[in-house]
Amino acid sequence: MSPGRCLLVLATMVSAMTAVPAHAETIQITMDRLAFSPKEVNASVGDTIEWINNDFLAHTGTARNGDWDVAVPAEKTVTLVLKKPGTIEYYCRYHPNMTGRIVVAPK
Ligand SMILES: [Cu+2]
Repeated sequence: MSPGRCLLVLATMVSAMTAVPAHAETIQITMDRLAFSPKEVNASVGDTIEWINNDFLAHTGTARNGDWDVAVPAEKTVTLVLKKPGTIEYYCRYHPNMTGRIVVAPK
């Protein structure tokens, strides 16, 4: 890679990084063999949950308080940005035995 091109790549990376607030994280929750893993995660407002479905079945991440309802087709990944603080119990609408909890701290 030429020095000029290298600088351009670096500048692009830096601007991409600064576009996201420093504290925002991406947290992965896997759906695997009819279970969420990890079952409980700690997050902050502004963080992104990446729902990774490793099963051959569709799942959902459905908040019991109605804050969000994420449909995740088989073998797909869907993202959700957490906008409200609180302790959110969630489950899968198709498999109600699949449950988990996300504790969302205020920003
Ligand atoms: Cu399910």
